[in-house]
Amino acid sequence: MHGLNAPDLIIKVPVGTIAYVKDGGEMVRKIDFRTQGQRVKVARGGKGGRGNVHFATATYKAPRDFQPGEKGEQFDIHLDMYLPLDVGIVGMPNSGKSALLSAISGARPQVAEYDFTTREPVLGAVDDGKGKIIWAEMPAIIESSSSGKGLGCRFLKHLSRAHVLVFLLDATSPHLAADLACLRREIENFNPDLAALKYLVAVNKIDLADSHEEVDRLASRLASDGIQVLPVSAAKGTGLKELVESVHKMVTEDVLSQPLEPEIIFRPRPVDRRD
Ligand SMILES: Nc1nc2c(ncn2[C@@H]2O[C@H](COP(=O)(O)OP(=O)(O)OP(=O)(O)O)[C@@H](O)[C@H]2O)c(=O)[nH]1
Ligand SMILES: [Mg+2]
Repeated sequence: MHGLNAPDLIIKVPVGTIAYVKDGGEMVRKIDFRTQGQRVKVARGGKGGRGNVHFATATYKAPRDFQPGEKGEQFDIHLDMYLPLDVGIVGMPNSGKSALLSAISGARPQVAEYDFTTREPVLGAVDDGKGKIIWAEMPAIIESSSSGKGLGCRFLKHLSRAHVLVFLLDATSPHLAADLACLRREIENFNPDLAALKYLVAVNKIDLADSHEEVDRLASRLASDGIQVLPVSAAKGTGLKELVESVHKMVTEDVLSQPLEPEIIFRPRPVDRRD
C-alpha cells in the first residue's frame, strides 16, 4: 500500500511574535517574526515509510512486508507577542512623549496637560529620507512603576526588541539628573536587559526653559559615557531633526552590529532511526 503524506501544520502568528522553541524544557531556538509572510520551518515531519509494493519482486508479487515511517520532530513552542518597534520613548507623565511622536511621525496620540493621558504604547513610523523606523511611545513611568505604581510596567516588555531608547525629560523639571536616574532605575528593575540597550536623552519643552544650564550640566555628566543629551521642543520643532538623525544613526549601527539571524541557535537532534 502507499501511505498518504500528512498535511503540513501551519501556525499563523501576527507580525511581532517571537516564538521560543523548546526541547525538553531547554530553549533551542528563538524566532523573531518581524516581516509579513515570513515562514520558518520549526519541526520536520518524519521520513515516510515504504509500503508493500516496494518489496514486490517478479516472484513475490503480494508482499506483506513494509517499513514504517519515522516519527516527526516534536517541540514545545511558546509564542509571545511584542510590538514591532525600533525605538522606544520612555518618560515621566506630561513630559511630552505624545507631542514628540506626533511631531516626528504620522501618529496622532492624544496630547493633554494631565498625567497618564497615554495608557497603551503608541507606534509611529518616522521616515528620515533613508528609511522608515518605527518609534513607540510608552505610557508614563514614575517612581515605583516597577512595583506596580501608576500604570505599572507591563507594557515595557515591548521594549525588548527596541534598538535604541529615548529617555524624554521635561526641561521645566528642576532635577533632570534625578528624573533620568529614576527612569533608568525603573526599567532596570523591570528587566535588566532593557537597561543595557543603547540610549540617548532628549530634554523636551526647551522653549519653556529660562536657560540651558541644567541641560548642559547633564550633558557634561553623561559625555564620559558617550551618552548624548539633546535639547528639543516638540511644540516648536526645535532640535527634532537632530534627534531623529542621531537616533536613526544609532539604530542603523545597532542593526549592522548584529549578525543576520542573531537569535537562532539550532542544534538538530540526531535522527531517531528505526529500521
Ligand atoms: N511648551 C511646550 N509644551 C509642550 C511641549 N511638548 C509637550 N508640551 C505640552 O505638555 C503637555 C503634555 O504633553 P503630552 O505629549 O501629552 O505628554 P505625555 O508625556 O505624552 O504625557 P502622558 O501621556 O500623560 O504620559 C501638553 O499640554 C503639551 O501641549 C513642548 O515642547 N513645549
Ligand atoms: Mg502621552
